[in-house]
Amino acid sequence: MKQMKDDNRIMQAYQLAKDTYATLGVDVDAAVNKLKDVVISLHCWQTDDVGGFETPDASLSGGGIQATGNYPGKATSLEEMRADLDKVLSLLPGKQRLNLHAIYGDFGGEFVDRDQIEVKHFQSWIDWCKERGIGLDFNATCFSHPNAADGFTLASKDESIRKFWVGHAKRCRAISAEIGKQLGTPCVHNLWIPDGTKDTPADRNGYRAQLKKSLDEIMAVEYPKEYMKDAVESKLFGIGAESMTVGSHDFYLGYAIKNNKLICLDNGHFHPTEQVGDKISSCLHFLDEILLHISRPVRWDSDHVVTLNDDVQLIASEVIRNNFLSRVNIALDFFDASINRIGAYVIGTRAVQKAFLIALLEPTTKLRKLEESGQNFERLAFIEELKTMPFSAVWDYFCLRESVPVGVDYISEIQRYERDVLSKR
Ligand code: RNT
Ligand code: ZN
Repeated sequence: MKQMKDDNRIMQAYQLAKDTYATLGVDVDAAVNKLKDVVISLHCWQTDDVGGFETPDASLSGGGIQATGNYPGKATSLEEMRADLDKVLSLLPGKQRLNLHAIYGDFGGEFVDRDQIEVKHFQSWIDWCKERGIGLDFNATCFSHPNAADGFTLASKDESIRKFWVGHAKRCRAISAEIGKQLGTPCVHNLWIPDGTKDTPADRNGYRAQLKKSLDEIMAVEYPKEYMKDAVESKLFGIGAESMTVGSHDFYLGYAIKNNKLICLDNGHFHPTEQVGDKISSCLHFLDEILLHISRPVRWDSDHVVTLNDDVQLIASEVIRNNFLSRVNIALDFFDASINRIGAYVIGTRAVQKAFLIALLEPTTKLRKLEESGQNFERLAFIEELKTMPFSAVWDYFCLRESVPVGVDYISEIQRYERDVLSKR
């Protein structure tokens, strides 16, 4: 009875919202249908704070990445991780992919070093994705390893270290191609390395030469685009690499353009006043596709859970305004170990979906016309009024139609999962 009343209320609010948006010439049904094309790749590493399954007590050693917090209930095995991801997927409307790091292989209790990984270690993940009808993306893991402890991996001047990581990345690309082949949807392989120096280096150019050499070796094998796509992820600085990051934006953008690769734009990896949303139309004039790591930097690259903020909104609006959905691969990148991790996924993914819905509900042609005729007061007024249009009624309807919890209802579902499953770990 209560459910029926709720459904009626949601439908009524949706009808009203449709009429309101229609006054601006926005087709709400079309927007809702299009929202299903926004596929978001869920990063597996929020389940366990980027630990992985290489060793039973895997933790972040060997540098490169930091997660803070010790909220109970993190996934400690493949089974727990998969159960958590299934729970997350059940609470999300629309379509997702999974984004796996190489340290999350199915190693069967054996230690398999990074330069030894094979497709067989990821076959159970491929099958898992196939059963669920979702795509799978992949990442080389060039951090949290003794060979990353000195601050350099692919840019190392120590030939044995450099070769180790080249070997790892080559295997990751081969695994990615097989993933895409088996699943029938290209696997995006992203490469990020932590390489950089804490203090002023004397040989910036030398390290960049090493990185370029490594990339050329790694990319020597060509794989069909239907199987895998390569992305390279730039960064401004990291903890312990404050003075120079080898894989800077200039470096990787140049590499991507010259070699027809994807650039990965993580919105925690730029100066705080720069906006990734502003970079999309620049990059896509020179690249076929890009990869996004949607994150929330708080004062630094802190990887907080994504929320619906101006940065994310500009990213979504730029993709939709320019019809770039087929050229922009959307992934998430955050890891907060201080709150319920299932909740972190649901808040973050839904925030991105909401941003895309708001973007889809924009009367873009109207705004462009105002701009082109110099009516800048009117443009600003419309942009301001659009912020308080009843998008939430459309969002609730979308969730209802997708048979997932509406509004705050996912909170109690996650509390139940915490009580029944997470608290028992
Ligand atoms: C690190 C990069 C990178 C990682 C993941 C785990 O600064 O953003 O993408 O967060 O690969
Ligand atoms: Zn990232």
